[in-house]
Amino acid sequence: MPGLFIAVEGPEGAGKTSLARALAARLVAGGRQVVSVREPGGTPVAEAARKVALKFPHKMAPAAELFLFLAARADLVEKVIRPALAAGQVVLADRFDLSTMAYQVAGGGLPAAAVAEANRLATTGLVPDITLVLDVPVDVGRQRQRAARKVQDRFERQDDAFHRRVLEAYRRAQGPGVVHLDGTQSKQAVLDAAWREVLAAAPLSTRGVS
Ligand code: T5A
Repeated sequence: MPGLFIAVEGPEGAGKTSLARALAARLVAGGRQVVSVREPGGTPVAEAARKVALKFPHKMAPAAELFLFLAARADLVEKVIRPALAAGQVVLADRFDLSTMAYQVAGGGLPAAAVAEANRLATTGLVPDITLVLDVPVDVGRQRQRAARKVQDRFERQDDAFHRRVLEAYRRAQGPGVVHLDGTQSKQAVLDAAWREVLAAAPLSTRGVS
């Protein structure tokens, strides 16, 4: 079977991790081998970059922040994602390149074209076959995080205006394989909608290579 690269995206508390876990379980039940990753993270280099990107207590230059995420992504793509796709496995990523365009470009104000080019260098042109974008209003996502008692990272501490820019960027996202899903539905309804998209995308898989 060909490899399939699925990314789950969306703003804070949209339900990405919940959906990724449920999708992985369905895929495994259907006989597929699944490699689940979350960004940033997944290799020793990427986990080290994650710690600095999310936990560093002081302000950092926007470009320094960008390159931490891209360093993490470059290592993950080379060491984990490409080998898994080449072996015919399904890769399920909790965040990928759309997060960079939403947070560092729309949220942080870095120039889109330069960031997209730097991202291409990091991914060596790898793009997801399907990107499931969960849509929830900012206050719903933040309320869910509060209810889950999540410890806030550098991004979650940003003001509402930042998070609204992130959400709007996700809402504008389009392109091959990008699918928007209503994340305010029940978890089961979100899973069912995502599953329909995955079934439709699987036969068209290009193994994520653009
Ligand atoms: N980042 C990341 C960048 O700035 N640039 C980048 O390039 C990349 C890759 C990562 C941070 O890094 C930034 C963005 C992020 O700020 P993280 O700690 O990995 O942060 O966390 P997030 O990805 O932000 O994940 P969250 O934990 O905020 O939210 P999720 O994963 O979207 O949501 P989930 O599934 O954990 O659910 C949150 C709560 O809501 C409930 C869950 O049970 C849970 O309690 N829930 C629902 N409740 C009702 N209905 C539903 N449909 C629900 N789905 C989930």
